[in-house]
Amino acid sequence: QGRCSPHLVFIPSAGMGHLLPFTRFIAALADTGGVDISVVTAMPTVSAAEADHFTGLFAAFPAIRRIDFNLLPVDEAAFAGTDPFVLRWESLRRSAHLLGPLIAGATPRASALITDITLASQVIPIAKNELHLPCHILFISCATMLSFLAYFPTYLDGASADHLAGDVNIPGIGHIPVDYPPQVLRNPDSLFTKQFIANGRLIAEADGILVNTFDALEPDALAALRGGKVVPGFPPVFAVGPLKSTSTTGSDETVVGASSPIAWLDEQPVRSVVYVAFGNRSAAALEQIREIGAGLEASGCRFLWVVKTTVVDREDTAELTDVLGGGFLGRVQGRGFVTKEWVDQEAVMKHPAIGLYLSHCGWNSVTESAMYGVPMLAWPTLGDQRLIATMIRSGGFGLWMEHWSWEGNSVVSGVEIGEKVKQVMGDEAISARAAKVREEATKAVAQGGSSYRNMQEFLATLKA
Ligand code: BUP
Repeated sequence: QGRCSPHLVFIPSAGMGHLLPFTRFIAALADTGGVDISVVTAMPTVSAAEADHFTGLFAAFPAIRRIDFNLLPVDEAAFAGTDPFVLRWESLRRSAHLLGPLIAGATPRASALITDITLASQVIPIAKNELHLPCHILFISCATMLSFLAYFPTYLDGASADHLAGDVNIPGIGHIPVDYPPQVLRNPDSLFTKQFIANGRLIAEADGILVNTFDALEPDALAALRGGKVVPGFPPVFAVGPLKSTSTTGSDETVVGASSPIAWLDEQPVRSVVYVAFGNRSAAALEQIREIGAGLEASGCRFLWVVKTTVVDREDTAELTDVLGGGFLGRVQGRGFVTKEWVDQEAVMKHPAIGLYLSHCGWNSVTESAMYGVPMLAWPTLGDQRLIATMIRSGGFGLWMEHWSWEGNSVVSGVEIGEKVKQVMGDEAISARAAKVREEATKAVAQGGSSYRNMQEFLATLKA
């Protein structure tokens, strides 16, 4: 790399849903060449999956520099009951003032920062006032959620409120019913609400926003943002998705050999398997897990199911046989593959045996479905996932069971789950629409496509 290569410093946040799009973007840049890359790395990570992923990234790309970031302790007792990932965001935010000196010492001198949205309101002022560097955001959810985040402070000012208290009308986007955005925003005292508002108030000061979406998937939201309708004077928005792993970042690391889900999928007929996973930070109640099992069994379909009983993977010590109840694994042997291990989901989604994804609707998972044309049965759990599910419904590549909830004591019955799985597996309209979305996604990232061009445009701003 020449002496004039820009040096980008990435600041990812906690949770695989935040880290994965960063490493996918970083790997794509590293493969293209022409840029120096450093990654701010806070250790230890909340989950084992994140630690493994950092190790894989630095092993695959020895030229990428690692900037170790020692976090200041947070009084965890004061935030008892808070999601451990949100607590880590807080700890990153409260330690962010240490980033100025750390990054100022980088060689070669940094030319721009790319931060996660959870840290935006801390990092943007450091970039501007201390480091005198441009600061970009790599936004890990959809453009619709970006619009919501950016507009939320205006909504609060108009409603003279400090929390989500009613429907939100976003100029250029439309009506968002009160129960679609993250419901934790109804609580003004939650850490998440405070962080969300602070980041929303500062986001327009970023120099650019990269979004893991593509123009054909969210044309209206992207047009509204770019046209300054959501927030006047909004920074340039570069839709560069769907981001995917390169050969060096995507490998089926943890489960190998005959017990690998991919080896098992290789034995299954085309489009015959339902993939079931609810992301890396959603734990289901035991009763609901057993109903999901009953539903999969009753559906008669083959299935690959990632079971999670705790929010943090390191704490998940339960035995599958205990979780699933007597006899389940024996009864579904051969037609069901159940695991508690981290699977390479992207490799699963691109496998021809997969015919449906029963999903929590995390944005990365949805982009993977879109990229590989996998129809979805949407069962959002928390955060931005209900807002995302509306797009799956309007895009026609899945069915959203809006009354299926994860709240309180409500449990969706196995009978209903089994019926819906069977129904969507046989739905040709949804399957055709998913194939169309795949075509559009493939076109977007191919040379000359919209995401390819947006990426070139973004890179040009760095070199300007
Ligand atoms: Br579980 C699991 N393997 O076993 P989302 C997840 N993933 O590769 P999040 C695996 O993690 P929120 C596994 O492919 C996706 O890229 C999956 O990100 C991968 O959901 C990522 O989908 C998970 O954005 O919830 O982070 O669990 O909605 O809060 O982002």
